Amino acid sequence: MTLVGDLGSALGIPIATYPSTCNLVNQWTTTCGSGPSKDISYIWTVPATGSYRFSTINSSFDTVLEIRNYNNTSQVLGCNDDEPGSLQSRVSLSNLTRGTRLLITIEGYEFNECGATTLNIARN
Ligand SMILES: [Ca+2]
Repeated sequence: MTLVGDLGSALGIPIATYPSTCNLVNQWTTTCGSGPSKDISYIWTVPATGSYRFSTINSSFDTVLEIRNYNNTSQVLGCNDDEPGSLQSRVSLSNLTRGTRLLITIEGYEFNECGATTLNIARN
């Protein structure tokens, strides 16, 4: 299991860092092109209905970021490999409903790519 924590409804740049995903396992396969690689996941609850952006800026490696509905993990809300000009990832989601729980997963783009992760969450 790669789930690391429940972030509640907090916002922050960063909101969570993790020193190395290299000792974790590969649980999820993302829908935006990553190969099998170790992943780290967080639960986050939408604090107020609106639009939010999630990013992995300042992570130490080429990340992929995917966001699912925690209560129905087959429902992928967003996935990104590279934001423009970066190897890090950014997903913006609009019309999120207060109280919805999201599963936020960060993994490496290349096979087994891993390292230090930074997760940022801000309101748009
Ligand atoms: Ca990337």
